[in-house]
Amino acid sequence: MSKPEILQMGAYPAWDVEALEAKFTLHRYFEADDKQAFIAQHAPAIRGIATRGELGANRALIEALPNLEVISVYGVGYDAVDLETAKARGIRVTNTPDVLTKDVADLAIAMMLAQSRAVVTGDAWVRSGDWAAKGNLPLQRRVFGKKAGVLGLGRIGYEVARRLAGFDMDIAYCDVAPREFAGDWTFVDNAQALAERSDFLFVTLTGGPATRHVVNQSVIEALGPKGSLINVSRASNIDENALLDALEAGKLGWAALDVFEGEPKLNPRFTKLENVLLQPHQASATEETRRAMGALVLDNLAAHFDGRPLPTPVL
Ligand code: 8YV
Repeated sequence: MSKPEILQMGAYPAWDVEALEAKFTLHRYFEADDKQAFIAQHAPAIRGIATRGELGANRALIEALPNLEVISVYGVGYDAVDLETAKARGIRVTNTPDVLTKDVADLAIAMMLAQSRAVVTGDAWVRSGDWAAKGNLPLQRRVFGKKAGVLGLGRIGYEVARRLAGFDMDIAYCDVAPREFAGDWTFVDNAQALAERSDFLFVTLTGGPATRHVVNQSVIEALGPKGSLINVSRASNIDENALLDALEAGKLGWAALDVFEGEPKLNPRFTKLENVLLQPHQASATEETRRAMGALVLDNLAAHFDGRPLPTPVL
């Protein structure tokens, strides 16, 4: 029997490609120079899409594939998949929840510490010889005991908050409703009030139309000139222009960001700022987690084509 044909939207590690190729015929969309011609050539044969959290499958792509049955997302976020179009066509959608939660939370904490304690600038200071030539760096900001806000107490937000408790922080969170599992963490019912009471505001919201620009100019300015904004979720959750304006004007103290509008290209205004820490969307990027994510992408596709229940379905 011939192997089901899959459209591969982005690059995967070699171990995933090998495992996928054992079961499927892969068509590498990301390597095609002429995307339209590539789709036109392979469209009738394609029964599945293997994509990445931030790439997805938009309406035009789904509509161009008449025999598409399943979209397997390598990521917990599936905001880049047009769910409405998929649902209308009865196309199944899967993601990779849980396996990446703790790595994403770890990076959020690492970003808070690195920025507050000048870890990256400190390293550059030593390497460049500035330490010997100019003396010590300016003093830094204390982390432990400060006020932290977690915007979105889902799986990742919960793991971030748990870690913050280890730094004796006063923890508050905002979500659609108070969470039973939140213990003595303070519930705040809107993002602006959460920002007002926070030294560090962590954005751990799901991405998508419902959360677009939840972190707007008022929220950013409520966090204020001594506040830090840390985003390991989706760029779309923050009004990026308002963020840049506030950082440039000193109306927000600092930002540490793993995600950007239009990534991997980003607004050049970011790279001119000293009060930002910039990361290349790598919160889930440990070998252990990426292996687990790749295995789930494969398991979901294999389950679909074998007629078994999907391990981690979205639709
Ligand atoms: C990416 C992510 O999928 O889980 C998500 O939603 O955005 C990330 O884990 C990962 O960077 C692979 O592209």
